[in-house]
Amino acid sequence: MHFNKDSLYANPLGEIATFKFDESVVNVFPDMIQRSVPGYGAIISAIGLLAGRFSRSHSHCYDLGCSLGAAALAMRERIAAADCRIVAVDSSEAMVERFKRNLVADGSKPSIDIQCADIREVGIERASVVVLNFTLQFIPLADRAALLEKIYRGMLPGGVLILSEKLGFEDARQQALHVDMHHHFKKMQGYSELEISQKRLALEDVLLAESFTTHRHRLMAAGFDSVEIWFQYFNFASMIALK
Ligand code: GEK
Repeated sequence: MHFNKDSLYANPLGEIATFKFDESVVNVFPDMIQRSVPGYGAIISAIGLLAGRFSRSHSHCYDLGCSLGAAALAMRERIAAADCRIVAVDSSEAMVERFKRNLVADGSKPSIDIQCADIREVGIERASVVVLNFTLQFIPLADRAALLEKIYRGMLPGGVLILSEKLGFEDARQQALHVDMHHHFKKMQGYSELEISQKRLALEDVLLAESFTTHRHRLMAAGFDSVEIWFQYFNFASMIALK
């Protein structure tokens, strides 16, 4: 498939507006996320594998903050359980419209119900698998605990939450190292210094990264039985929380 190249921050911008998931981002999104998030492709494949393992008959699998539905589509490929419905939610109308347009129906696989809504407002019911793939980081800090508690309550016993996030580090040297290595990763992916610094400014107040310790404590407080990191590449990690 051909993806448009992300050059949104290639030219000097007088004023850098706060990052928004609008039409211009949708047009370049697959290229942008691949070249910005180390390990993104590996995480998407593993979400498919985990959904194959944890999905149950007559349950729901949620992709919360689905963007163009990469995780939902990976789950659809692997879920073998009967009568298992995938629910994909995003608050960006531009994302949801594009995902709906791209989605090719396949009657032999679970259906994907695509909803344009704020994940803080949607109901979670009979969930065997819940995916928050780089979405919680965009939710205001004050709302994160309530969202995770709602997810926990809506999950079936034995269910899995896959939480992928950009991490922050308590140790200043680790923080500086990981930020710098991510910067080098982006350069290796073809982004210029200007693109990297302008994007960083645009995301400054929107993407709020927390440490693994903070995530773990909050997930345990929400009721989860155990929380582990199953993947990490510099400051990008994916966690598994078990109910
Ligand atoms: C992937 N999971 O490709 N409610 C619903 N959606 C939201 C909210 C909210 N309150 N806040 C932000 N979003 C995807 C990638 S991108 C990650 C996820 C990134 C949505 C927002 O519209 C965007 O589509 C998504 O969360 C974050 O696996 O771009 O770094």
